[in-house]
Amino acid sequence: LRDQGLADIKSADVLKKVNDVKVDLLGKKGPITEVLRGMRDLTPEERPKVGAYANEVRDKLQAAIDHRREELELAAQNKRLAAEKIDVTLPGRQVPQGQPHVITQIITQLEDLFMGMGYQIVDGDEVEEDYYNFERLNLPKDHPARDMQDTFYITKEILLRTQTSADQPRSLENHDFSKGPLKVLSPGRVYRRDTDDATHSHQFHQIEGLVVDKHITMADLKGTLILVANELFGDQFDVRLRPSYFPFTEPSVEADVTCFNCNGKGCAVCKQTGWIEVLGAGMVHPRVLKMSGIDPEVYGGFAFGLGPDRFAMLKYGVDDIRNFYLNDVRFLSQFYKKG
Ligand code: FA5
Repeated sequence: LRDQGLADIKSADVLKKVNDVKVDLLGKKGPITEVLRGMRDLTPEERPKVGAYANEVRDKLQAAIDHRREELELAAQNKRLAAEKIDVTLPGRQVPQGQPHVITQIITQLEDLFMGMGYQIVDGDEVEEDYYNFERLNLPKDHPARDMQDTFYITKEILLRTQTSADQPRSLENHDFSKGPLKVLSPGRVYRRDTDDATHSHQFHQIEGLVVDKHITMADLKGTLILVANELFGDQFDVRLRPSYFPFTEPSVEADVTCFNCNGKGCAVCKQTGWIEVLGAGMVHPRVLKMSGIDPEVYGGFAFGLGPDRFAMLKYGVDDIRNFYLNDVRFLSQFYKKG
């Protein structure tokens, strides 16, 4: 029985078979249990001998079972490890990497330029009060110039801001002039009920600049705008200032850049003029200063609002603004320069 048992254990090639053999040999209905149960029929002299022998056989079989189990478990583990082996020398799989949007890149570039000139970067709210977006900018409720910016109203008094100029009165009323001049740059998203076309989007970006101090002149504004143009375009494009009108600046100007598509000759994108408008600017209107509690006899300043979407079109020769909002990675990934 013992030798047969040991042979069966040895030839069990999977754990399940070892268990079966164990049940057969050592289980309640197995031969060892039967021998031990039959002890009561033996003579007192025979009992210890048979008992000791039966126990010895049982222990031997049990040890052989344990040993075989360990062997099989080790073999299974080795097999698993071999299957899971990793070749660390193989090249890794490429994980596609995101990148800042081209408009974000332009905003960041100008933020860096203006921070270097001591400007503070401020973040306005996209949901704004009519009061700040219009009234405090010298655009009372019935002012005809409100028509220049078709507005998404949320309630009668709350709207999606149509211009980052809405930050002007907030910056003005919060500034303490005893600590120095006010110099802020405020980039962000704005909204207008414009019909989308190649150069207009109902949602676009503006970067607002505002400087207020004593003795600020139009020459400071012009110098600043030329710096912006040089930073973004080098001397690739011509820039011109045109007299314009905004209710919150006096005098007001608009800046145009030569149209990239037609080399200044005229095409559909620039409405046949050869120029594309990129920003509005001017000297802060005395009434805007007064409404923020600032004496226009003592302080003056300039403001500008530029459209980075249009700058991006010019810089990269993109002929349709809508491309920036389609989120097509194939289009957007062209503009990222590493480092
Ligand atoms: C304004 O919004 C004024 N707040 C600018 C300003 C600021 C003037 C400070 C004076 C002082 P305007 O509506 O022209 O002005 O828009 C400014 C710039 O935003 C435009 O030159 C253009 O580059 C961009 N822009 C305007 N409308 C759109 C549009 N629908 N899609 C894309 N860009 C636009």
